[in-house]
Amino acid sequence: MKIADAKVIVTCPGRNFVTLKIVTDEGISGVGDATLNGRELAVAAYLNDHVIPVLLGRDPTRIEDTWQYLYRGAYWRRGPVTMSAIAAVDTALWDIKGKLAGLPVYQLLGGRARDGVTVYGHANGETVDEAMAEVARYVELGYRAVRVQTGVPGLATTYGVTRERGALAYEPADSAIPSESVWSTRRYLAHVPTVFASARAEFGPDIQLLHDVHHRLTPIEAARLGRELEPYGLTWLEDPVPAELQEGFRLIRQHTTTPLAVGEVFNTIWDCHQLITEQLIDYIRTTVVHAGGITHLRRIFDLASLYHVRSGSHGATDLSPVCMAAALHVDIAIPNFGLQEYMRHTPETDAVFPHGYRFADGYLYPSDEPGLGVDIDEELAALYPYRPASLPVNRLEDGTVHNW
Ligand code: GCO
Ligand code: MG
Repeated sequence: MKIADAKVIVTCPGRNFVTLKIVTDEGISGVGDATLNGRELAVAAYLNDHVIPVLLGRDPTRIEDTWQYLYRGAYWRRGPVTMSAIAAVDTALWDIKGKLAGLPVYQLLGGRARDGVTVYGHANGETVDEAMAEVARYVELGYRAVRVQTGVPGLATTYGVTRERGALAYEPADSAIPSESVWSTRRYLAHVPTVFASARAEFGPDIQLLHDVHHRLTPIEAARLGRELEPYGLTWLEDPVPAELQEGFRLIRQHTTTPLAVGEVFNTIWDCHQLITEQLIDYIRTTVVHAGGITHLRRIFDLASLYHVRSGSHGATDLSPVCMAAALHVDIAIPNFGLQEYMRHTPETDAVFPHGYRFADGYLYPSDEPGLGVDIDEELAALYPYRPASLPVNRLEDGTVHNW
């Protein structure tokens, strides 16, 4: 069997998605997500110019060999563009292998290690009261875990807070040229503990609560926040500091027992091996599309399983339903699953990517169809042309560029 065709489909049903579709000479097709928010066309060009020409004619069943060929064969290793492109190929090949075997991909990964995949949703509000109303809505929908973000008094906008009240999905890539927001760590640190004091007082001890710092603190600031949040028993504090300096997490760890989750911007095992092997984090948030596909994600999670680190895959709306479908097959099969992020896509996006995964009682369940159980409706996709959109840039109150 040979790969007969491969094409990149860029579509914007509300936001941009890049999808790779691979077709074999026997007419079996597979799909992989290649979306890198704000840098979509860079991955599309990488696939079109450098990957598709070497895929044609290859044996689609040789997943590991193809992964190694694309990774080692590029000479220039790692990086989000390269690894998203490799991920798309890898995911599509797992989809094809599942269809060939007549089995859902999770069966090829060892079968179900749990009944359902626990997911968390995003509650947010300009004020604490608005955010609490949103938490209540997620509880009503059956969620067992909720991430809570609020506006910060004195700051005009804050990461994670959408102006569209009632929307279960939102997209921070809001303009072609990046918008700018203003940040104050001092105002933020004074406010966040009050949010979680309210959440615990209103919703009790049972609901799992999470918070995303979105890379904005230094290790000692993160240590203080983690310590102040300890009474509220968070499931995790996410991305407290940028993680290029993995050893920086030692300082946070010395001061707090609040569990830490990191990794949505990582693209290989090398970005997190120290965090994992020194047990500096509790959840690793890499996911299929940005971390080299099912093959490499499994490798990261297997390393993590040796060090008491659980998975917590990224699942924002800028990862397409193809990525979500693939993530669920991994989540249900690994021994060290922790939690899966689940931001719902818009109805337009769901229509472009018909899928068989389903939500019930706070759990997601992967499709039982052969392969991944997700596809792309190419005719519908063609109705939504690409629109340039960038993530915001963040500055301190004195104008210094900060992490967004
Ligand atoms: C999350 C993430 C996202 C990112 C987004 C960037 O935890 O869901 O932080 O909200 O900001 O994926 O494209
Ligand atoms: Mg995050």
